[in-house]
Amino acid sequence: MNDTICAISTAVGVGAISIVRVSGEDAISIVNKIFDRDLTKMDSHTINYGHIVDGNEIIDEVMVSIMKAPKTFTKEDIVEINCHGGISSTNKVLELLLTNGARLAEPGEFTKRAFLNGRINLVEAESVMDMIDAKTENARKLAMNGIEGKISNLIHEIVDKLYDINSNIEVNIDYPEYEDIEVMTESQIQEVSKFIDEKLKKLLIESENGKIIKEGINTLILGRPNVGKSSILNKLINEDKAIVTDIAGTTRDIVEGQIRVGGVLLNIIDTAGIRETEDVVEKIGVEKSLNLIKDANLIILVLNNNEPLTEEDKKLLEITKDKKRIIVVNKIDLETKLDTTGLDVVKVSATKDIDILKDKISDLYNLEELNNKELTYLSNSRQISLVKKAISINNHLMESFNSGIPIDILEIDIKEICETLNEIIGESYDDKLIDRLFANFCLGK
Ligand SMILES: Nc1nc2c(ncn2[C@@H]2O[C@H](COP(=O)(O)OP(=O)(O)OP(=O)(O)O)[C@@H](O)[C@H]2O)c(=O)[nH]1
Ligand SMILES: [Mg+2]
Repeated sequence: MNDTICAISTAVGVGAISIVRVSGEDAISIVNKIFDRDLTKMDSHTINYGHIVDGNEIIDEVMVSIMKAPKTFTKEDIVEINCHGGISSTNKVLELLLTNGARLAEPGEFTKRAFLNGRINLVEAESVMDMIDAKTENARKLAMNGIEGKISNLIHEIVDKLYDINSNIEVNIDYPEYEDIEVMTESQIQEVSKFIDEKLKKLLIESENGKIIKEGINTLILGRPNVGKSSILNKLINEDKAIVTDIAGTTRDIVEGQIRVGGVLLNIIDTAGIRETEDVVEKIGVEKSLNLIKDANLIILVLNNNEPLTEEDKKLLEITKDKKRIIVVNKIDLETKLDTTGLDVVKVSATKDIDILKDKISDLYNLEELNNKELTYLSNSRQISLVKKAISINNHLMESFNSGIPIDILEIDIKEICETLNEIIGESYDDKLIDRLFANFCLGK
């Protein structure tokens, strides 16, 4: 497996420098073939000036970093060539590496090697990807906590406790006459099981917030034509992005914008006003709007203060009643003809100022608190589903314990919880899953 791989690690395009990374047993000897100084004589963890050459031709003036195994990202020899940024020079350097014995890395292969060589665990590897994807300060902090191993530490703590119990159970099986150990083991099981239940459930609840921090809140602005949806979008993002007119049916396709509220990204979608229509284009728009409801995290349902509630408004209130939503009553600068009795609403005028809507979103998600919190969340559905599985086996363990099942039988559940938790950090893994996971990384990482 350990052939030598290479890839361009910086974004492809024009920039001050580009980095071509090489990792593997032959990294130094391969680069040495195309460098005009003798790299084999250079110390580890040094950066060296020189030229990349192709025979007699000088290709680029570069700085070459040498990092010898094992203290490197992949735990293999790594050489990084800092060349002049630019598509042509960087590609030429890559091409020379390939013709001199390196293989083009697959996406995420450097990080995969870091994982397979035991430099980082799976949660840390996934956090590396999260760090690259992080669009907000909070998302960065979250990823950094993952890289630093906060979740892994919790998992190790739980697994250690479970191993302890299992070794006591083994003692009980081998030496049934030591009854005091059995009593001790029973109280240990109760205590650890409770600990697992509390910690993992907390992790799960907080992971919802983690998802918000990482991916943002997908927000859909919905309502009848002409109630002011596009005006609200424009005001929120502070830009005239969607066309606003007094003609009902102005917005036909979806219009998207992004803002940050309390450090969290809001992906906002303005939609075509919902109404029965014979216009073919508008009809498609209306269908699109309705389809978007199920994927939205938050619905902003807009009503018009200047008109009584219509059948269409009622229909929209009904369709969205189980979703997280904010009902906005717009156009409060005009005469009130809308009866909002029984509805929890935010009243605004999109032609003036709608900060109150931003405050409402912030309150709804507790964004203020989220910002000041210590973030130790699970970052993806793979991790979340394994934690759920561990919780459910733990429930089974508690039930079995309470119904007086002998402790040597409980050992089966305990072992299964350990295996499930170990899978999260990749202590046990399946090759196909690992391949799929790293394939989502970018090239050169
Ligand atoms: N007086 C007043 N007029 C508003 C307010 N908000 C929007 N309008 C006006 O209402 C009209 C419709 O606004 P839009 O934002 O285009 O409404 P929409 O809901 O996106 O409409 P469609 O795209 O047709 O579904 C425009 O003439 C806006 O200027 C408000 O708060 N007060
Ligand atoms: Mg519109």
